[in-house]
Amino acid sequence: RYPDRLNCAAALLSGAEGAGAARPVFRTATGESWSYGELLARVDRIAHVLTGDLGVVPGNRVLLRGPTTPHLAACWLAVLKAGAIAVTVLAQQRPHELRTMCEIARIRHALCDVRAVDDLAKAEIPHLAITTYGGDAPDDLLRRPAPDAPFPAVDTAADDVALIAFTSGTTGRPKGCVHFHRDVLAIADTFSRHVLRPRPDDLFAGSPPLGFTFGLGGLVIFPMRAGACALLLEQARPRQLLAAVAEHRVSVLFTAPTAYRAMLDALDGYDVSSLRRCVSAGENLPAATWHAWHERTGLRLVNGIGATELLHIFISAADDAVRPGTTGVPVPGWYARVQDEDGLPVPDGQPGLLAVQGPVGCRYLADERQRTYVRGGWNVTGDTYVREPDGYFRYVARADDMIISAGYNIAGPEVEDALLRHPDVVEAAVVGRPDEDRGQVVVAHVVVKEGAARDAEALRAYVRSRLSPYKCPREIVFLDALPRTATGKLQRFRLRGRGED
Ligand code: 3SK
Repeated sequence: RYPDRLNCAAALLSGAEGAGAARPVFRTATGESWSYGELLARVDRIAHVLTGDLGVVPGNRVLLRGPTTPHLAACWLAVLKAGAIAVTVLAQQRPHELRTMCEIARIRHALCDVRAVDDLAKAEIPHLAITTYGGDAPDDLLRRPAPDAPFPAVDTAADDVALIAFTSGTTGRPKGCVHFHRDVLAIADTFSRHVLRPRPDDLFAGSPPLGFTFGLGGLVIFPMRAGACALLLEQARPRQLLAAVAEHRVSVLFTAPTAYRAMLDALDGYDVSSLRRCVSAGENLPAATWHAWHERTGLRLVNGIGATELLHIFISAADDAVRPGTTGVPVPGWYARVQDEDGLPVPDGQPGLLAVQGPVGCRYLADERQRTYVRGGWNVTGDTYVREPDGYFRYVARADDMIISAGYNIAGPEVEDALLRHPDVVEAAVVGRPDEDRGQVVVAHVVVKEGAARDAEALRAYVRSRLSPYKCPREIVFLDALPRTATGKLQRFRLRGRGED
């Protein structure tokens, strides 16, 4: 339990007091290093500017946009410390998406990295005052007058709103997920504390941006709650991650299954011996990827399922508790079950809808879809899962991604896992395509290694040797890359109905 009055930014910055002030909190690939004390001073100055010159008052919503930098993290903390609400968006979001989000969240203020301001300005959002930060010259934000004094944190309640995180899912109008000050600490005190178990000497790094709560948790909230340090990378493609791990001796890594697969291909020549925890989330982790990573690095990937609606990861496992091919068990503090469409629990071993309860719940901002997500007090995530008799949760598919072919239920991820075991396959996405005779047929979309043969028959034979024949793809479409959202999630809807390219 948290006290009734709680400002989560002040709590995260409490490590900046006393002897902790000199400890590093953020580093960058270009050699910048910020201590907890320096971060606190920067946050306080920004909070003074926000509440003074910019006229922000508690409860105002402030849009934050920029690459993953210590400056962006400082702006996020300052907004919260000032009692305002942070709405962090992705650098890839285009003007019309930004306009929609500003409309939904009724945003009047924006702090924007000077390098990301063009699209925001182009969006022509009515009444939006944009202040830029970053760049070489003293920036718009820090040039503004502010007292050179500590900023006393606004006395927020634990259940005052701290942030609004947007999810566009894989399609549809974005939904704003409202989260409280206590929620921010709750994700650190459940998943991070009990599963990750970080140490103050850890160095965190990863690819998810701070506009995605996977990255916000993994690169700001978790390291700060543990008094540790994060390496904030503006460029975090797989090879850049490997180079950063090797050069800076990263110990805790956050990224998605696709990136782990890509890193496996590029691993030779990089020293990754500093890694002790590698978290995989954002998408299902195929067992084939888990085993391949383990074989090459000796590390047991920490799989997890999280959601923007629930802020971070709620089912996971680490170390000896990992069971490859499953997501894990509910994180301490969380409850999960598998239920049917009517909300009744289904027996262990049978597929159904994943339903979750815990310290954080889904609260969409003025959106009818709240009724679909929250049913009978359970958050229904839209994933089909099986709970095994030993209590482990095994992912089957997104609920709307089950393929029904000639009366058989086929889970695309199972076929993908079989394809990914083939040494030439880098990525695979399996969908159902409407078919007059069978209802649907299984179609696989595959990316193969550079220079590898695009041999559909050989791949079909490979899958047939591992799975029942009815699961074997009718057709294999070779692509150069799979379509993904800005947060890296596969857009299956774009693959359905697509023939040979
Ligand atoms: O959306 C997700 O997949 C996710 C995963 C981990 C943590 C947070 C999120 C939103």
